Amino acid sequence: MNALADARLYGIVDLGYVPVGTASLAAEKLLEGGVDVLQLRAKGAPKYLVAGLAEEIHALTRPLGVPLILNDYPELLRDVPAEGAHVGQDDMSVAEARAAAGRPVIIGKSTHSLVQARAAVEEGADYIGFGPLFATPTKPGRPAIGLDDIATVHAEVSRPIFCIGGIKNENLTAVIAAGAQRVVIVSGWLQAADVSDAVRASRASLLNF
Ligand code: TZP
Ligand code: MG
Repeated sequence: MNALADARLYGIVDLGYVPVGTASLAAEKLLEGGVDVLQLRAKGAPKYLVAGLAEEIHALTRPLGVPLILNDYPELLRDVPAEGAHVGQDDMSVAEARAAAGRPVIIGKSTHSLVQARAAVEEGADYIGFGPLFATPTKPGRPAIGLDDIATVHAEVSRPIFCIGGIKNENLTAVIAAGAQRVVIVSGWLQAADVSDAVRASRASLLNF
């Protein structure tokens, strides 16, 4: 399968929610629930720690064919067996990230508006994140963009679009009704009583809409 084009659910092992010691367990639960892409987000962590965790988690994602994406640190892709890196608006460009990786990898980019979404495609991003749809403590200080532009971004942008930000199973139907085809859910899954069940419920909503 084309891992990105066919992907619907994008999970993140975010060290803001998951203690380092249980990062692999969180990855296992997200994968068991059926995420199609997995990101390791370790804001401000030392590179050796990110590299070590990525190696551990990649041992879980690889047999499933699930791409592992590093948040930032594309240069680690020279040594670490992950499939890509994700950059934000304030990070290096897509081209710089590709150069830092030094081998063919997936590069994704965060976008917060239609203008940024179009620009990210021009820049050569393999996929984009689009949001935050709702205000979220996972990305403090970043204003919500709402649901109004979801249909337009899907009409205009010819790369996989992952809607993100404050999405929970409770509001997922509204997000899908607005045109979302793929979602990233961080706290809504990681803080669920049963992480795998929460992921499965999201898939059911997306597929049954
Ligand atoms: N980028 C835009 S919103 C966001 C990121 C990383 C956080 C999404 O996390 P949550 O907990 O699903 O709102
Ligand atoms: Mg970043």
